[in-house]
Amino acid sequence: MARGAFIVIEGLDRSGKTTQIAALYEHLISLGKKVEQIKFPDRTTAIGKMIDAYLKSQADIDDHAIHLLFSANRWESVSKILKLLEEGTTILCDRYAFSGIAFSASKGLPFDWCKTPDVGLPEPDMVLFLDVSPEVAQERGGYGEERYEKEEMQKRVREEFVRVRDCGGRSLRWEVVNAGRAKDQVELDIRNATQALFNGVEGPIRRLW
Ligand code: T5A
Ligand code: NA
Repeated sequence: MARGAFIVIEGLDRSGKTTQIAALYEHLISLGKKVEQIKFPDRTTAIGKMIDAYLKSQADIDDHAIHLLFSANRWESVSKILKLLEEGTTILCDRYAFSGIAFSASKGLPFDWCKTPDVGLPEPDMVLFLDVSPEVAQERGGYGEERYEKEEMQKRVREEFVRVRDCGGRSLRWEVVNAGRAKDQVELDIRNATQALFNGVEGPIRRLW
C-alpha cells in the first residue's frame, strides 16, 4: 500500500497558506481521500504556548532559544506525522522547518546553526511556496498584529527562503506558486501541482536535509 503524501505549504505571513490548505483539504475530502491538516507553530502544546506568547510580544525570549523551541515544537509532532503517513493519510502542513530557518536567519542567526536542530525531521514530498510581495501581503487582513509582521523583516525572510530552497538537496521538490493572484486561481495551481500525490507515495519517508 502506498503511504500518504507529506505536503508542506510555506510563504510569507499573509501569503494565504491557511486559506489554501483549507481549500485543498476540502477538495481531497470531496475525492474521498484520507487527509489531515497540521500547522506549525502548533500553539496548543506547552512549548506552543511559549511560542504564542513570544509571537504576541507577551514574552521576550532569546533568538537562539526561540529558534530551538520552534524546532522542538516540530519534533513533538513527528510520531503523529509518521503514523498518519504510514496509515495512508495525506498530510497538509502549514509551515515547517523552512520557515524556521528563514525567519531565524533573517534575524541574523548563522544559517547552518539554524538548520541543525531540524536535521532528521521527516522530509516533505513537496513544498509549495506561496510567493507574494511583502507589499501585497501587507494589504491583507490582520497584518501587523504579530512580532514578525513588519515589511523590512518580511523582505529579508523572502530572500532567506531562496537560500533555504537551495540548501534543500536534490530530493526536495519545491514548487513556487504566484500567490498574489485571486484565491481560486492560486487554488487551481496548487491542485495541479499536487495532483500526482493524491493517491499516495511509494517509497520511504526521507529525512531532512
Ligand atoms: N515562525 C514559524 C518562525 O519564526 N519559526 C518557525 O519555525 C515557524 C513554524 C506565525 C509566525 O511564526 C513564524 C512565522 C510567522 O511569523 P503562523 O501562525 O503561520 O506563523 O502565522 P502567519 O503566517 O501570519 O499565518 P497567517 O494565518 O496570518 O497567514 P496565511 O495563513 O499565509 O494567510 P491566510 O490564509 O490566513 O490569509 C490572510 C488574509 O489574506 C486573505 C485571507 O482571507 C485573510 O484575510 N487572502 C487573500 N486575499 C486576497 N487574495 C488572495 N489570494 C488571498 N488569500 C488569502
Ligand atoms: Na496561517
